[in-house]
Amino acid sequence: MKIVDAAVVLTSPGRNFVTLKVETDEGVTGLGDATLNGREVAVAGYLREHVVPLLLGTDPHRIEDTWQSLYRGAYWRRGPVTMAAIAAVDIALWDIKAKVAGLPLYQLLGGASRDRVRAYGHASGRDLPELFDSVRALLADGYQAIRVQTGVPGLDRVYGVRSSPGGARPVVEDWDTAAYLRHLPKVFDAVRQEFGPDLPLLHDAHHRLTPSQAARLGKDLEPYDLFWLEDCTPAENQEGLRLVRGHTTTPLAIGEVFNTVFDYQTLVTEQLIDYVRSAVTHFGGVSPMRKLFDFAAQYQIKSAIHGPEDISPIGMAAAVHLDLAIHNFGIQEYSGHTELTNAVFPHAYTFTDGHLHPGEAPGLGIELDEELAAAHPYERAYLPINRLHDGTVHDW
Ligand code: EZ4
Ligand code: CO
Repeated sequence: MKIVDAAVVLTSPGRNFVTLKVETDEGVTGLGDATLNGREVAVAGYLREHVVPLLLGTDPHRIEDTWQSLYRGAYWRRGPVTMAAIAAVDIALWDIKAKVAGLPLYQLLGGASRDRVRAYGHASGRDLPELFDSVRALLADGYQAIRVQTGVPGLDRVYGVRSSPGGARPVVEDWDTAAYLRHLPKVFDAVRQEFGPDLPLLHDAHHRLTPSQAARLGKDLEPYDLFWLEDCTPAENQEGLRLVRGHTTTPLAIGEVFNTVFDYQTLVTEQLIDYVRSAVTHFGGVSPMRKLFDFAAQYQIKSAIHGPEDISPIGMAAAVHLDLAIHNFGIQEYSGHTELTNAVFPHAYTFTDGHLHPGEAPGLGIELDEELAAAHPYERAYLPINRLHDGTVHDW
């Protein structure tokens, strides 16, 4: 079997997605997700100019060898652009292999370790009434675990509180760490009083705190029994998590901006976190994610694959197959996609009673409607940036 073509498709059915479609001489095709929010064209260019020519004529069954040759052969290792490009190839080749086998991908990963995969959704509100409505809407959709983000008095915009997307320049948000640290425990107190002790609640600090601030927040949130506190501090300096871990028993989740296992080395081997949260799409694909989870399992660390709206349904499908197969599954982030996005990427995975299942279609169980994709062309978009009241740029 040989790869005869590989096309990169950029589409924007409401937001941008980058897709790799790999075709073989036997007519079997594979799809991979290469979406890197706000930097989509960089990955598309990397794929078109540097990766696709290397794939033509190769055997799509040699997934590990292809991965290693793209990773080591580039000489310039790691980084989100490179690893998103490699991920798209890896995901597409697993799709092909599973289709040829006539099996859903999870069967090739060892088969199901559970019947279904618990997902969490995103609730947010500028104030408590708006937040409670948002939680209730998710509960009505079936969610059984909820991430809670909140506005802070005195701040106009806060991460996780929806605002209209992008435009020609990044939206500028404002930030005040002291106000946030004072306000957040009150919000969790109110949410626990309203929704009771059983509902799993999560929170994402989105890299905005120093290690000592993160330690204090973790302690302050202990009475509210969080499922986790996510990205409490930037983790380029992994050692910073020692300070946080030493001061709080609130579970910690990190990794959505990581792209190789080396980003986790200290965090995992010193058991400084409880959940690894990379996206299949940004971590080089299914193959390295499987290795990461097996590494993490030795330290009682569980999975929590990144699954915001900016992961395409292809990346989401790959995630749900992994979730079903691995033993150390923790939880799956799932924001869902718009109807239009789901129409561009028809898929076999389902969301019922707060749980996902990858379905039984051979391969990933996903298709691409190329005509509909072409009718919604790429539009430049940026993630927001964040500034303190004196104008200083802060982590977003
Ligand atoms: O802000 O993927 O946990 N999820 C998140 C995401 C990220 C976006 C950035 O592109 O933090 O919503
Ligand atoms: Co996050």
